[in-house]
Amino acid sequence: MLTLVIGDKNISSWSLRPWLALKMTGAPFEERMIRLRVPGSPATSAVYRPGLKDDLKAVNAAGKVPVLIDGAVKVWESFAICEYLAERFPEANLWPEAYDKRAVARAIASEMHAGFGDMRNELTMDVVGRHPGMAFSGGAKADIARVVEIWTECRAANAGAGPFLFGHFTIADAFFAPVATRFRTYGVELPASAQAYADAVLDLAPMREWIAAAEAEVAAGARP
Ligand SMILES: N[C@@H](CCC(=O)N[C@@H](CS)C(=O)NCC(=O)O)C(=O)O
Repeated sequence: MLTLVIGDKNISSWSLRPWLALKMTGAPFEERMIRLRVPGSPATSAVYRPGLKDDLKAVNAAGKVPVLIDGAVKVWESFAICEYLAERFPEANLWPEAYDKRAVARAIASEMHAGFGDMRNELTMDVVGRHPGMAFSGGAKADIARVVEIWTECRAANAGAGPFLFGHFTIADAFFAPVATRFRTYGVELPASAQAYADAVLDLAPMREWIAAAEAEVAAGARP
């Protein structure tokens, strides 16, 4: 049985990516959550809970979630976990079959993993929250425009093959799934094709499950 160690569902964008990819394989797995924040603290607060680092280091020397445990194999870093899942579950087709599309899928997932710092800082993941009308920096606006460009180009190139970036669901979609939640949280207006793509991601059964769990988590934290 695989175990995926993740952070709070409302805020842990890095956890969502491999969680969604693993869900899409259909394989059973155990989920273990390490709470990152004091329950009830605002999603936008950068303050982690006391003692967190020790708890994280107990499962991952790098001191971060997500971590995948598969028997004697331990994998950390969301991208490496997704690559491991693609190899472990080849029948799930977590990358596009065609080498040229697979190359683009890896490139955009890597771009997401390594970049978009302004968007990540200013549009903090807060699955449950709604913060429309915020003013974004030029850097964040450029990041948003680049995401829209990627989504629009991929959808145009793969129209008719399915609603995701390369038709069927791939790791590239897992990497952009937190962005779909961020755009909804912050009321970012999107062109029709990008909005249709974001809606398709948010409507995936595992995404609805993650969002419902985030709502329950926040409601529990809000209780006195
Ligand atoms: N590059 C890492 C980033 C992981 C990461 O930053 N995780 C956050 C939670 S979303 C974390 O564990 N933060 C705790 C800390 O940095 O102390 C990945 O892709 O997995």
